[in-house]
Amino acid sequence: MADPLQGPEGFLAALNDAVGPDNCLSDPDLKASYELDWTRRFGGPALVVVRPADTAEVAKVLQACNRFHLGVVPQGGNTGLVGGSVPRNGEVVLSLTRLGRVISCDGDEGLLVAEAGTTLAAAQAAAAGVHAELGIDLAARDSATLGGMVATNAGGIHVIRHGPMRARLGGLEVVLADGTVASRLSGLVKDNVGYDLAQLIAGSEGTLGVVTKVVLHLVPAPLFRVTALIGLEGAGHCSPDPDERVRSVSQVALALAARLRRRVDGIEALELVFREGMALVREATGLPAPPGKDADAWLLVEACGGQDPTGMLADAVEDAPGVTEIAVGDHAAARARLWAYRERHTEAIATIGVPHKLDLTLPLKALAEFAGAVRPAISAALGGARDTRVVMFGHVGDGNLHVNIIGPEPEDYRADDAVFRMVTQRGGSISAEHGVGVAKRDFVTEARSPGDLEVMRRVKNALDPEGILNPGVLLPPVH
Ligand code: FAD
Ligand code: 2HG
Ligand code: ZN
Repeated sequence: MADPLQGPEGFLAALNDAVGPDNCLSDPDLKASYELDWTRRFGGPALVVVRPADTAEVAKVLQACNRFHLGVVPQGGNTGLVGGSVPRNGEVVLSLTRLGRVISCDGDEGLLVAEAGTTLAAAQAAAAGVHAELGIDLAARDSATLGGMVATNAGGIHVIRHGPMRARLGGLEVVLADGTVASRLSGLVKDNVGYDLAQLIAGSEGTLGVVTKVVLHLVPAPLFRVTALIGLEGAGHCSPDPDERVRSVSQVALALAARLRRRVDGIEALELVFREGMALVREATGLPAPPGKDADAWLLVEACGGQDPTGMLADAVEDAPGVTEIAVGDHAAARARLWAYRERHTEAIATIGVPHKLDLTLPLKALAEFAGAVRPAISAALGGARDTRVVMFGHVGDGNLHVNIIGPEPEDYRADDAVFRMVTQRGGSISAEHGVGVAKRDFVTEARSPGDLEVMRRVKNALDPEGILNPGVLLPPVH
């Protein structure tokens, strides 16, 4: 008779033992929400979903999976957009949501320490309690976790001022595939003893270790913050060609963004939305008409500081080419009303289908031309398919455009590949902030040099020799 400890009963018993039977989910109904990603493009059945309560339990789960050679998908809030947070081939899902405690938050020291499953919103609330902020924000704040944000090196709406998650990170605790726990939690600004563990794990998408605690640097909460939504028209406003309108208004938006950065202190957000996305958001949400309702695009700008930036903003926008109308919000509710036009794009897009989400950075000088060329290139790649929609918007201040393609089947990569090629030809990146996941994995060989890839593979093999951590994510298979 086979030894049950070697078979399925053996590993299920080991996982049960690690987290307790109530947190080891095998029932298909209980597993379902962990098995499909936010976009609905990626996912598959999990062998089992385990929900550890602390670092020691995470270590026991990983030891068991390593012993039984089981693939593990770490999962935080499951708001990732590249298919890295859900099983593909019957892996174990390791959910971090029970590790949700803010351990400490000190405004004077400027540090927050929290467990990895803490949501961004909970961490923001803790920081607000000490008159501080995290310096990072994104629309999925109520579900996205700090661990997931470290793992993806999340960006968001304040990157131009405070950098991505990597720049906010003061340290972390991580559990390696064999259960080894490594901690750097001091939060010291200056600490040059050896390799930078936190920076190695940032952006590793669950392939090198499971983050269990995170240390973040705080910034003081500003006394004033003002948001403006600015309607724009390009020189090609009357052109019958919609792509020419997109190109020319992008040029106007980039010029205005540069002018605002020169003239206004404390710019922290520069976001761009186009006419088609605005119409879709209004249709999906019922929001009222924005300022300059016939504009080709809108630039959302946010500035903050110890002095009210409204006057500086008004001076900078006055007489700027292409501006049609402007709305300003100088308190939380008014600012939120303006942000809704930008932040609700992702949910509005989800109402019209399963999107192919392409999250790209272009050098600023290439961005307007790219924006005008991308729709025809997608159409050509798909043989002129008529039922395709392209919705574009993004963090234009840092050259990051989100191109959403709705129409192609989830596994049809023709349009994705064509756009990725356009981006690499123009010196851009195929992943600005969402990561590689499985969505872009097969294009990584064209986006990174062979030597670069070899370093990544060696690091992966050194930390996870059995290859159990998020198999199939980030690194393309070696043929
Ligand atoms: P998950 O989706 O659960 O996981 C993401 C990846 O991290 C997976 O590879 C997973 O295996 C790994 N992972 C998760 N937790 C851990 C852990 N503790 N240890 C190791 N690996 C782990 N992203 C941006 O960058 N900028 C934005 O502006 C932005 N806006 C968004 C708006 C909406 C409406 C939505 C739905 C998503 C948005 N995202 C954005 C994407 C997403 O929120 C981020 O990628 C976020 O960092 C994911 O966090 P999560 O906890 O949901 O991680
Ligand atoms: C955002 O900037 C997110 O809102 C999501 O990164 C982007 O939905 C998208 O394509
Ligand atoms: Zn984004």
